[in-house]
Amino acid sequence: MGDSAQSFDNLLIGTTIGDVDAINPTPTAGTWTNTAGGEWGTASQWSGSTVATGSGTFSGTVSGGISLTKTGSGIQTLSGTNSYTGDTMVDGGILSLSGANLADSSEVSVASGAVLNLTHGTTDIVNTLVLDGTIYTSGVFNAANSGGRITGSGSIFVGTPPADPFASWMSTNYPAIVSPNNQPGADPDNDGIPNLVEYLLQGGNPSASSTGSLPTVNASGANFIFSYFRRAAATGTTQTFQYGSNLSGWTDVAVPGGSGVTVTAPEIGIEKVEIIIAKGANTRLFGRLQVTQP
Ligand SMILES: [Ca+2]
Ligand SMILES: [Ca+2]
Repeated sequence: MGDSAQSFDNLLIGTTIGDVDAINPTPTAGTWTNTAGGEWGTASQWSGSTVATGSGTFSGTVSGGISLTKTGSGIQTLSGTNSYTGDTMVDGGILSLSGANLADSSEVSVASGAVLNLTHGTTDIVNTLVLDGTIYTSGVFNAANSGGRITGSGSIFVGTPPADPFASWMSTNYPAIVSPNNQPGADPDNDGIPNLVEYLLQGGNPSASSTGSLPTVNASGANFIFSYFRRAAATGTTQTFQYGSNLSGWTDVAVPGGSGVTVTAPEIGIEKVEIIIAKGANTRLFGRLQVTQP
């Protein structure tokens, strides 16, 4: 094990049983390569990982045409931008993913007692989700509706999203709004909220005033705390929160990932975004949400 010539088709983390499939023991030298030519990283990237319990942090990239199975009672964090195209099985302990990189065509299963912890604060698309043995082929799942199998700030979208999820949402829910009023930047209800923002925000409706869904600010403490609720199913957007002490200069904060940004999953299919900005010398601050399509 652990030599650079070894080939694999399934990465097993946290097992003491495995043969050619297992990180058993933790690689000590060279680069581990899977059968698809992708890499599992180097010994240093698995540093701190413990085989028997499947715990530690892997900072490299798991790639190639392989599946990944997490066993053992520990917490295994994968902090890199993984690109493996196979399935993901969490059979024991906690598998914590820092990025939304599960393959769209893959199956993800989380066994009874095991946990998939998503810390990326966004929505990851997969083909099939199995929780406690129950198979789901559609829906959005997060900490609020997974019976404890999913924790953290991220969500899983199960199924095949349309090529343009915004356009599909518009045409399905608001067929009476036609071009050019159905475009992302249009505002047919004149509530000051472009359609693409209406699509993202929980409660957004491009045919009726939706100002109650806009970000709010709490300035009662030492910080300005901006918050808004968004639909986890509203995939395919890039969000930037902008703030400034006047209406001419703006500081950009990426959502998720930016400084002071937290995302939680308080309700089924809904994510709460908070942006915390220290008051400093400011007695007031303007904030606005920018939403674009990548
Ligand atoms: Ca509008
Ligand atoms: Ca509206």
